[in-house]
Amino acid sequence: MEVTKLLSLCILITFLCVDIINLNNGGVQASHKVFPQFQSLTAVSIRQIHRTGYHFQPPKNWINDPNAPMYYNGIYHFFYQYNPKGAVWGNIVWAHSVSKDMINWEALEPALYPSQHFDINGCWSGSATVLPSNKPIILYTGLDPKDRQIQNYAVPANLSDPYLRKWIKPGNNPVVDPEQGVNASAFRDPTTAWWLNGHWRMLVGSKRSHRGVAYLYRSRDFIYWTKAKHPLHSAPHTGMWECPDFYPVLLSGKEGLDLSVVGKHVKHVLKVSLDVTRYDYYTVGTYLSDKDRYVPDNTSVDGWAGLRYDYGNFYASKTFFDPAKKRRILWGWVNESDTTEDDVKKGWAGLQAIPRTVWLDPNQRQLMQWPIEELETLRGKTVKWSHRQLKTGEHIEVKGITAAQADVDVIFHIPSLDKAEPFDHSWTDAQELCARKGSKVKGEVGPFGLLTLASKNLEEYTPVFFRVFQASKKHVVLLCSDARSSSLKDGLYKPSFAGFVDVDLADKKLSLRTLIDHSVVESFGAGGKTCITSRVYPTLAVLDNAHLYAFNHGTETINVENLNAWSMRKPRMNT
Ligand SMILES: *[C@@H]1O[C@H](CO)[C@@H](O)[C@H](O)[C@H]1NC(C)=O
Ligand SMILES: *[C@@H]1O[C@H](CO)[C@@H](O)[C@H](O)[C@H]1NC(C)=O
Ligand SMILES: *[C@@H]1O[C@H](CO)[C@@H](O)[C@H](O)[C@H]1NC(C)=O
Ligand SMILES: *[C@H]1O[C@@H](CO)[C@H](O)[C@@H](O)[C@@H]1NC(C)=O
Repeated sequence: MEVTKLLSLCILITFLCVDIINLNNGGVQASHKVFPQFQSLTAVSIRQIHRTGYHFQPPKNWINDPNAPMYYNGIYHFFYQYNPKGAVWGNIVWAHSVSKDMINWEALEPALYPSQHFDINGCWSGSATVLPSNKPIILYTGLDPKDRQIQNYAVPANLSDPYLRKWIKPGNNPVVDPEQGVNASAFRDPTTAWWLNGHWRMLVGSKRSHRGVAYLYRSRDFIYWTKAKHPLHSAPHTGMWECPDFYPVLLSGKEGLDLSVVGKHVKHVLKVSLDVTRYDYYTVGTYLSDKDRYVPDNTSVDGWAGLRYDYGNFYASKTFFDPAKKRRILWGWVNESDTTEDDVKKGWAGLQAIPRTVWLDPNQRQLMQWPIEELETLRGKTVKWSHRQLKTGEHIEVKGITAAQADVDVIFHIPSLDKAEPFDHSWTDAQELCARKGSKVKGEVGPFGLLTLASKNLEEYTPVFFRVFQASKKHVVLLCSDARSSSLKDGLYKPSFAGFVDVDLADKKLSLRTLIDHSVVESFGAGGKTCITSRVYPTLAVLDNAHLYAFNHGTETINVENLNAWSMRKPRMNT
C-alpha cells in the first residue's frame, strides 16, 4: 500500500496516525522497526474499523474489570484490570487514568502490580474508600505464592500529588486472610467500605459449594478486620459472587448517596457478578443495619432470574459516589464478542461502558440508569425529527450524522395499543423471545425502533427495538438488541440480547436512547429502565458506510414524536 493511501486511511483512524507519521519521519534507525509495522499495517488497519471513538479504552491490549473508581480533590480516578503485554487476559496490573469529566482521560503509570509476597501472583479487583480524613485507601485482592486469594490495602504515596500517581502497599498486608471454612480460590473483590456505629464494614465475594456469598468484615481502623458471624447475604445455586457492590439509594429522587447513609428514606441495592452466567444481577432491598443483614424486597429475586443492570455484555461493574455532583455512578466492563484470534490481530480487547448515573425508579422495584451528562459535551452535528410517521414495513434513514459514532434519542408514540399481540406466560426468557421474534418477524405493535450500524442495502444491521404484547391485565414490553444480522463475518458471538421493560404505557410513549460507537451499541429503554449493550463487528457498515434508520415492522403505525441524533466527537482517550 502506498504511503498516501495509508495516510488517508489513517485520517480515519487517528490513533494509528501518530505511528504512521512517526514512521515516515523516522530515519535509518527507525526503518528497522518500521518495516514489520508496515507489513502488518493492512491487517491492523482493517481491524481498527471496530475501535471505539468515545468509549473508555487504553491505546491497546486487554482490559477487564473497572477498579476503585473515585472522586478525589477535583479529579476522577479510574483504575482497571489491564494486561500491558497483550490482547488476551494475563500479566494483570491496575492501570490508572485520571479525568476532570469522565469523558476525556489521561493515562498514568499502573498504580498496582505484583511485587510483594502478598500479591506476587496477582493484583486483582478492588475498591476505593475515601476516609473522613480525606485520605483515599484501596482494598484489592492479591494472589499469594500459593495462589490463595487474600485482601490487601494500598495508600497514595503522596497526597499532595493531584493525580495520586504512586501507591504504597504497606508491609502489614494482607489485611484479610481466608480463614477456615472460606474457599481461598473463591474469595475476592473487596467493596468500598461504609461506616456505621463505630466500625467500617466491607464485603468480599465468595461461594460455599454452589451458594453465592457476600462475606461481611468489620474494622475500627481499616487495618484489623474481623469476619462477621453471618454473611451480609447469600443465595443458593448462584455460584461464585464476584465483584459485590452494596449501596443506598434514595426512595425518591435522582441524587446519589454516600455509602454510609442508612435510614427510612433509603433502600439498598446489592449487585453481584455471577461467574457462572457472566452477567451482573442486582436486587433492591432493606439493609437491617442493627443485624448487618440485607433482605431483598419480594419484588426482586436473587440469581439468574433476577434484575440485570444490562441485558447485554456488561460485567464486573462497580459504582461510586460522586460528591461533586451528588450522584452515584456505575462503571461496567464490556468484553468483546469476536474471537481471541481477532483480538490478537486488532491488538486490543475490552472497553468500559459509558459511565451511568443510577438511581431508584419511582416504582421502587428497580434502578434507572442514564449516561452521565458530561457525555453530551461530545455531541456535534445534529439531526432532529418531530412528528414523523413510521408506517408498517417502513424504514427511514436518519441522514446527516456520522452513523458509526453517534448518540440517538427517540420518543416513540403508539397511537393504538388495541391490537397488541397476546403475551404467552411461558415467555419468561426475553433473549429467547427476541430470538424467536426478531426485527423481521412482523408483529402488531412493533417491532419498531432503530436499525443501527446498518449497511445501505441492509446486508448488515443491528436492530434495537420494542415489541408490545397484551397480557391479561397489562402490557408487556420487550426491548431487543439483536446482533444476529450485525455482521457478514462468521464465527462471531451474535446473541439476540433482550430484556423486559417494566413500564406503564398510560401515555402510550416509549423512549429509546442508543449510543453507537463503531463496535458497541449501548441502549437505554424507557428512560433507563432497561439497558442493553451489544458488541458487533460489521464488515460493510463501517465508518462512513454505516447508516442509521428508524423502522416499524408492526401493522400499527408508530409516530416518532421526537428524534434527536448527534455525531459524536472523539474525546482525549488515554493518549
Ligand atoms: C508530592 O507531590 C507534590 C505535588 O506534585 C510535589 O510538589 C512534591 O514534591 C511531592 N513530594 C514527594 C515527596 O515526592
Ligand atoms: C473452591 O473454589 C474453587 C474455584 O472455584 C473450586 O474449584 C473448588 O472446588 C472449591 N473448593 C471447595 C472445597 O468447594
Ligand atoms: C411484598 O411485600 C410487601 C411489603 O413490603 C407486602 O405488602 C406484599 O404483600 C408482599 N407481596 C408478596 C407477594 O408477598
Ligand atoms: C464475553 O464474551 C462472550 C463471547 O465470547 C462470552 O460468551 C461472555 O461470557 C463474555 N463475558 C464475560 C463477562 O466474560
